[in-house]
Amino acid sequence: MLGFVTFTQPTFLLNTVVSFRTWSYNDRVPSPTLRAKSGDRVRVIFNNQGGRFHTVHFHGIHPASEDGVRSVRHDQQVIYEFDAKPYGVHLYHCHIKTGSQKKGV
Ligand SMILES: [Cu+2]
Repeated sequence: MLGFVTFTQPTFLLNTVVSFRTWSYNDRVPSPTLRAKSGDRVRVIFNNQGGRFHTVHFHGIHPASEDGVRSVRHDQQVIYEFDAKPYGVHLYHCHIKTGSQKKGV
């Protein structure tokens, strides 16, 4: 399975008056669903288009090196690669320590 995830900071309009800038993957909140079959090799190409370091932390069981521990600079790309296991629904999100989940990713 090949996935493409880009960190962005879009501004969403709630109505004609209210807007907010948030963090997202692929300009979406919630972020896109990445689908794989159990045991598939997952390869996710991550691009950081945010103004600071970001990562992608994938839930599940895989090597720590693929677990969002590498900080990715602005305009940098990394490839995360691991096997999809165990089966189920697993979250992924940014892993920098600023309350990233509250900001949308
Ligand atoms: Cu998590």
